[in-house]
Amino acid sequence: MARRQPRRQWPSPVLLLAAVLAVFARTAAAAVIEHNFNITWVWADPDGQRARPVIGVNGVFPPPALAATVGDTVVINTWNSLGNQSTSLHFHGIYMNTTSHMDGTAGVSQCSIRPGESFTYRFRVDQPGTYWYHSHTTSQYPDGLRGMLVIADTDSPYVGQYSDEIVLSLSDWYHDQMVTLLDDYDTNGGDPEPDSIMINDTTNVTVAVKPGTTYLVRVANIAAYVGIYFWIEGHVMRIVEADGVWTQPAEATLIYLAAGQRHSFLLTTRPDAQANFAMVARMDPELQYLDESERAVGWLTYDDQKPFPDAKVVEDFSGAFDDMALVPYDQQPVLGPEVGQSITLAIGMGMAMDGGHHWRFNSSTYQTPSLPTLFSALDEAANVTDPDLYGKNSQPIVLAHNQVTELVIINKHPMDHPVHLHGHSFQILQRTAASSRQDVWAVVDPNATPVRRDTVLVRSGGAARIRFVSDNPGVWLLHCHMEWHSHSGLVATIIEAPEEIQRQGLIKALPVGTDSKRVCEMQDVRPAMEWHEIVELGSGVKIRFTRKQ
Ligand SMILES: *[C@@H]1O[C@H](CO)[C@@H](O)[C@H](O)[C@H]1NC(C)=O
Ligand SMILES: *[C@@H]1O[C@H](CO)[C@@H](O)[C@H](O)[C@H]1NC(C)=O
Ligand SMILES: *[C@@H]1O[C@H](CO)[C@@H](O)[C@H](O)[C@H]1NC(C)=O
Ligand SMILES: *[C@@H]1O[C@H](CO)[C@@H](O)[C@H](O)[C@H]1NC(C)=O
Ligand SMILES: *[C@@H]1O[C@H](CO)[C@@H](O)[C@H](O)[C@H]1NC(C)=O
Ligand SMILES: *[C@@H]1O[C@H](CO)[C@@H](O)[C@H](O)[C@H]1NC(C)=O
Ligand SMILES: *[C@@H]1O[C@H](CO)[C@@H](O)[C@H](O)[C@H]1NC(C)=O
Ligand SMILES: [Cu+2]
Repeated sequence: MARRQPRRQWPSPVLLLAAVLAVFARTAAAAVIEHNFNITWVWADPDGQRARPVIGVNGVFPPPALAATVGDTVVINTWNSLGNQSTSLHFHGIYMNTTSHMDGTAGVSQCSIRPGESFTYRFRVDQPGTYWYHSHTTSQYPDGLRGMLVIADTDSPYVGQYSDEIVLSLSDWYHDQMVTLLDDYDTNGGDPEPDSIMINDTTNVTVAVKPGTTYLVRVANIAAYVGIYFWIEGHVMRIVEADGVWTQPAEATLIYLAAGQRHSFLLTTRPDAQANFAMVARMDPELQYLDESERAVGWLTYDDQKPFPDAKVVEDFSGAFDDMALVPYDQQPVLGPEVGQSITLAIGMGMAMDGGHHWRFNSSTYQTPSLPTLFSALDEAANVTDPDLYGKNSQPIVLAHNQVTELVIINKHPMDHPVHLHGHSFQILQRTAASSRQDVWAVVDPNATPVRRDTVLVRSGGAARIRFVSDNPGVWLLHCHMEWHSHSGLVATIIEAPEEIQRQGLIKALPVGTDSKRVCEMQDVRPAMEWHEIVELGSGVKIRFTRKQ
């Protein structure tokens, strides 16, 4: 006992120096990844069937893939040159810890960026893995404004086990623009059917590989709507990541990604270059759409002089890998056992008097507030823990800070819904199996090491039980990632630790608050509030709001 004390008071100079050097090394290695995004309409014909105006970046479709390394700061200087639509950029799966105002959700974390306006996104990425970014203004991203975001991990458990990476997006594609499709949807109600499925924004991608080589393949479903089965003929996938969380390796020959989900897997190629192999992205047959648009075929190309065989037709998807079987690499145990706060939400749908469909969690159909919810949470004069402050139409759910939070999502509707939470990944403790229609379970196994991800497929007639710690103060959407459903109201707002958001006064380290202010002022969004800036030397601009008298 006595010997330890001096050590506590006077840490060894060697240890101190080592600590300082370690911090310095981390800081020195972290880079600023800066891009200029000039968002415009461009013409493109990705599926080779019909050219149409799509949304591109810097005159090009598809928008660029972004790459960064854990610890980097990403800066996207965004100009809206669309002329006729507002926009914003959301970085799907990024926690935005202390930068909730960079989450890119129009009406939630910022006002949308009007035509002719600009906005700089600036945030740190402290999480490895496969992500994507997309517009989060109205239901705009299926018109093209979506791309990959890959965050490299120098501490990856799989470093040294593969020689190269392959990045592939999976998506659906519509020949009509979203404004047209949404108009039709609002009038007729049925989910519009995609015209094509694409791998990497085309219907005939070829991926050159070397024999006897192991690759890390990253796949993301960046679709507007459909769940997608993916497989590579003659090859086994060893899954190692779910939505940015490294997992222990799990072998699969057929995987499923709901809209918004990602996986990476190790792929060891065949020992020789005798043939090329088809890879297939197949629309979830549950959606029962027409055959010709149901799949995209690409090829693992060992030898481009050899034939590109057509893919075999697969009808049975019962052997698809179940993501509930994945074990996170860190084997994080079940959060709890005590739950600090628990929320139950039921997915429902009603037909309005106008004949249109209105999706809802419980009884409330989400409508985007004119003042972003985050800014309401910054109102110094109001009781920010009171859900009434945020308006019933935003389906506000206020969470206390640093609690084990359980969310049960019940799906009585006869269709699977991919539910995505911003600002977190969560443990999926229980989820009703595909074929079963029950929504009650056994007791949670306290020794389980549940899969963690940020988008969960809640099965039809079933439910999912998820948990996370409310350790990320901010305003985060919880929503169905099928655009038709989120457009028509299947959205809730999680207001996490609002008093802590106030204490942070938006992030101190990032002097960018002025953009948040400017894009709102452009559209005269400042209803009950006065903008009120506090400038602090050395820590940039903080924004506070005071209520108008
Ligand atoms: C964006 O692109 C448009 C069309 O090419 C061009 O007119 C405009 O000047 C560009 N804006 C910026 C900020 O580069
Ligand atoms: C794919 O290849 C076929 C055959 O070469 C071609 O007709 C089609 O236009 C291509 N699709 C795209 C999107 O390039
Ligand atoms: C916006 O402009 C694009 C490109 O000119 C056009 O194709 C599209 O129909 C317009 N959309 C709206 C809603 O006006
Ligand atoms: C697929 O698209 C990504 C960008 O999203 C790109 O980095 C990658 O090289 C493409 N892969 C192939 C095989 O074309
Ligand atoms: C949603 O409805 C369920 C009953 O169906 C209820 O238990 C739950 O508390 C409601 N959730 C909220 C956030 O009001
Ligand atoms: C704020 O609102 C919450 C929820 O309505 C309530 O429990 C709390 O007492 C209120 N606090 C103050 C200071 O009014
Ligand atoms: C956010 O940052 C806090 C403080 O560093 C940390 O405790 C928490 O785990 C972080 N949350 C997320 C979701 O990254
Ligand atoms: Cu849905």
